[in-house]
Amino acid sequence: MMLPALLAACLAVLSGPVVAHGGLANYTVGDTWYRGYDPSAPAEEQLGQPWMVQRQWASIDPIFDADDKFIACNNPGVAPPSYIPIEAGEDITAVYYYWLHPVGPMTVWLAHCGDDCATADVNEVGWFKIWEAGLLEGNLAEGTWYQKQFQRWDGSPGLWPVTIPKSLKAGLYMIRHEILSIHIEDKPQFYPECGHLNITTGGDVFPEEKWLQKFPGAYDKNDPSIKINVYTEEAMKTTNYTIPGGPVWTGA
Ligand SMILES: *[C@@H]1O[C@H](CO)[C@@H](O)[C@H](O)[C@H]1NC(C)=O
Ligand SMILES: *[C@@H]1O[C@H](CO)[C@@H](O)[C@H](O)[C@H]1NC(C)=O
Ligand SMILES: *[C@@H]1O[C@H](CO)[C@@H](O)[C@H](O)[C@H]1NC(C)=O
Ligand SMILES: [Cu+2]
Repeated sequence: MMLPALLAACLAVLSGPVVAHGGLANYTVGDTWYRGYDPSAPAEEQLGQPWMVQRQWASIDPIFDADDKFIACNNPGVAPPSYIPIEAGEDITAVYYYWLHPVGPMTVWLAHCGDDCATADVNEVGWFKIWEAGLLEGNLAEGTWYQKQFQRWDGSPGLWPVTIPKSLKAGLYMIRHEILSIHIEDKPQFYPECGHLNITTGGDVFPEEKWLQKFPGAYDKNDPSIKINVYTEEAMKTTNYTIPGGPVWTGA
């Protein structure tokens, strides 16, 4: 009875052929464009290529379980040989082919790799959140989520710019973009992808231990923001949403 249009959209997405779901295709920094991994293209044409800066990822399908170890980087697949060079304080923009889901938070995380991101374990590194956006206005079911604004039905790419905290110390880092879609009752969909950054010029700050989290580990699958039904009477009256994974480290 409620929200037939939205519901139809969800079903269309679920039963759609190749155009369901999605993922992070490419990155840009300033005018420079960096090609990401394409799970629908042959792996042997991409893995180990000198231009590759993104970790291999499994598929555009979601991960449903917050405790799945693939939640770190959508398959801890083959690491890329190269890094995106970027200065602290600069923006990195994630480019998606399209995005079809409207409900749930979007977050960006960094983890320091040590001497080499290729040998760092995506499930063991300490992730800290640098950016988040959730419900911008209105109620959980019908309100405006950042993800709803990111949604594209016209086939144009989705652009998601985020600033690297200016005070962060230079070094090799993984960057993790995650979209969490919660348009289906008690069935969260996590869409993470990871790339490698060489933060070439930075400040002298690094987050304290309390900010660092593991994936899996950062989320509790029973968190009311994760195990949620946004289409109840109650949710239609709720205008706040707590983004899971703790607060954002701003570098201040
Ligand atoms: C990402 O890069 C690939 C490879 O060059 C390109 O074919 C594709 O159109 C790009 N996609 C977006 C959304 O930028
Ligand atoms: C990272 O960037 C610095 C500064 O340009 C460079 O000296 C270093 O070789 C780069 N490291 C890697 C692994 O690309
Ligand atoms: C909204 O805020 C209330 C009171 O702080 C909290 O109990 C509830 O979990 C929040 N709802 C969501 C969906 O985050
Ligand atoms: Cu989907």
